[in-house]
Amino acid sequence: MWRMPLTIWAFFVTAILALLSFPVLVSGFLLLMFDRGMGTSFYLSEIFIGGQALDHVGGSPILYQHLFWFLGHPEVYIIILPAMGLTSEVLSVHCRKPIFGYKAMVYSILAIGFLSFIVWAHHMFMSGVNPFISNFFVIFTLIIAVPSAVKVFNWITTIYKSNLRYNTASMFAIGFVSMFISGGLTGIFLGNSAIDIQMHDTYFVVAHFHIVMGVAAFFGMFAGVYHWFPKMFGRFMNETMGKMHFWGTFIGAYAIFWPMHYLGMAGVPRRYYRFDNFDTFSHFSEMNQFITIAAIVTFGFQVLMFVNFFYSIWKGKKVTSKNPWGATTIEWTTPIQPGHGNWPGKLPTVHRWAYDYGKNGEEFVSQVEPMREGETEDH
Ligand SMILES: [Cu+2]
Repeated sequence: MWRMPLTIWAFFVTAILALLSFPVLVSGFLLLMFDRGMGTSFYLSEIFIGGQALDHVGGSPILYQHLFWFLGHPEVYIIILPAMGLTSEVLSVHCRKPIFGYKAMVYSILAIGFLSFIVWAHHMFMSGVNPFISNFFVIFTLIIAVPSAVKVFNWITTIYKSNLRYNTASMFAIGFVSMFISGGLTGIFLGNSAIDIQMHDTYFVVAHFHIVMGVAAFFGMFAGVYHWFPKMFGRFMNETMGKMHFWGTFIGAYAIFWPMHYLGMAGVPRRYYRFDNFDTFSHFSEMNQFITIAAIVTFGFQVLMFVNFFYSIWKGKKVTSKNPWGATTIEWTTPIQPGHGNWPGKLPTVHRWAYDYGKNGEEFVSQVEPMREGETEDH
């Protein structure tokens, strides 16, 4: 297991989270179907219509929220963990350096995975749950900051004094770290029930949520697409369009979500269709317009990414070797464009971890290279 690349570790833990959390949501839906179609009252408490009590007794809509968020919180890690894995991989390859703190990265993924199951009610501080129960969820939510910070410090330490290649894949990986820090820090505000009462139904939540789980997750995926595209199609993606895509998305995402935090702190509520009936919010309309324009422009840069993707499939610069990035992991030992079964003939054996960069004066050593005399497996 200690030879697995961090991408695979992240996908592995993500699969466990999905396996354990989705069935709870499905059970919640089943109970909802019973309530709506078969006259049960799991979620329906006493309901009075025209002074007459309907025959529902004993149910609670809060129960539905519990079942929903028991999926809902692990789900945000189902989205962000793979992006973390991809980022670790892309950073290490393009920094030409072993990932810093490999084992700490793995233990952080496991810790985040475990903790994600005992924090769901931080979405329910405003639902009327007992404030003493909230304290439990506040504490465990804030503890998630520890493994998250470990990962951030390790990414930064990996970049520090490295031979970083300035290309689209590495830029998106660094962009992921930036977005994850920006969106993660506001999670510390919202994880506190006392502050959440002020912030909960405002744009502050919209800003936090989208920057950490929307933008950061997409940055991880983009890093992965630009990095593995040559393996998928035997051609590189166009770097000029790629860098335009990166800078447009990076500046655009901050232009959209940075001002949104101010709107939220000023008390502008989320989920409103329009604000012009409320004098209180009228002086925020320009900021809202700015956000709208920034969102449209940022979307335009995503169209550019699709253009680049299809352009590069047919017209991109051809890959001339199996392993154009000089990566250690085994997918780069397949033919330039792998056919059915990936490897013609025998499957390769993995002899070492995925991060032997710059060891004994060699630029990199592939995972399929057997350990040499006197060499130890160091993580
Ligand atoms: Cu959550």
